[in-house]
Amino acid sequence: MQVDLDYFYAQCEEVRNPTLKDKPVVVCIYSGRGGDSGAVTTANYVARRYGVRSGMAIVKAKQLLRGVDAVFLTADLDYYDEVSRRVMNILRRYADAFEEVSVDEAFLDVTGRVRGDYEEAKQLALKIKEEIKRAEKLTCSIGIGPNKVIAKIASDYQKPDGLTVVKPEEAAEFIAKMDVDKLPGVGAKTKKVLEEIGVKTIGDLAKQDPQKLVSIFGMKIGNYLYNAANGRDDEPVKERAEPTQFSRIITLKQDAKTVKEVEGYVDEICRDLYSKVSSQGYAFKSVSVTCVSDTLSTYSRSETYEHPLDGYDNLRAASIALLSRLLEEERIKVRRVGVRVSDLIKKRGQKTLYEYLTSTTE
Ligand code: DCP
Ligand code: CA
Ligand code: CA
Repeated sequence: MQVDLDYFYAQCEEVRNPTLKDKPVVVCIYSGRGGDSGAVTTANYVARRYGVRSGMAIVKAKQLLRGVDAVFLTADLDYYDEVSRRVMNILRRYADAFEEVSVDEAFLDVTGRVRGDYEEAKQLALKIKEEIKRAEKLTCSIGIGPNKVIAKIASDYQKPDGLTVVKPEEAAEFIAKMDVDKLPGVGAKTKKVLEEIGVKTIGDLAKQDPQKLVSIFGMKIGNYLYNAANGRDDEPVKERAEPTQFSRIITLKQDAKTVKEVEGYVDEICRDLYSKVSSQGYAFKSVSVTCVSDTLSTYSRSETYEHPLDGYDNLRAASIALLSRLLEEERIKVRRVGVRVSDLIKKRGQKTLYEYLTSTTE
């Protein structure tokens, strides 16, 4: 089952101020550079009827809503996090295994408790929707399917306040007519490559020769695409008790295009991240750098190392190298920059470098 809260930030705002409900509500992150510089995080469904979308410049949203009694609010991320935490605590109780995916989205493995029965799963979903409504006054959309890919697509299928149940035998047909970028993980780039080989819909993708997909995208992604397009996916719902990553992102004082301009921010992030990671006793094998452009598109580059990295200097060097690569390959104006370390390795006590490396390379 996947649960995704509807127009999340904007719905949170409606909850604490119900008089907003019938008006277009646009939740913004202002860049801090004065005026209406900044972007829309999300908007309620009333505002969406006017064409307002996540990632749009605030100026553009104001144009679309000119002459309309609309409300523009500054995002209050701490408040949304708080609401999210409470909702996640409700959801967790309904799952055999629980995976929080983002602030407003989670997977619940409910196979055991409904004994594989889709009707029972549907009843459970209705109960979950009711409880979230009662406790937090929020609506959500739920998708139920035989695996995570189908559940995710199903939760997106009817929104807001939706509930879509897809049985295993219906899965392939359910997704066949959809555009290929409805598959989780297929972004603009993959979509373009697929278009070049004549694939527009998920059904087109399902009929490709899997060998051909592997030769284009590599083993891991090629196989994923082929199986997912056929409604198959065996990724488990993963509990995340231990932290799996540490990250931090900051907004630049001014949009930037070169490594030189962004470097200082990366230093600051690395210093902060490294102190967190090392104080909790972790080293890490993967580093990733993310840039959010002036249009709120997100770009990332990451690297996984054979041996765990440790030390501020190493983290900084790895981050700068990734940033350079990203800015060379994408001609973007950077608004926000972030670094993430993952594939964490718990350092037990003080070990020699040799012990350390041999204990962590499987
Ligand atoms: N968000 C953001 N910037 C984006 C996209 C989303 O800050 N470019 C934030 C605001 C959203 C929240 O993440 O409320 C969840 O994103 P979703 O994609 O789930 O979108 P919504 O919950 O807003 O709408 P929907 O009803 O379509 O799920
Ligand atoms: Ca949502
Ligand atoms: Ca979401």
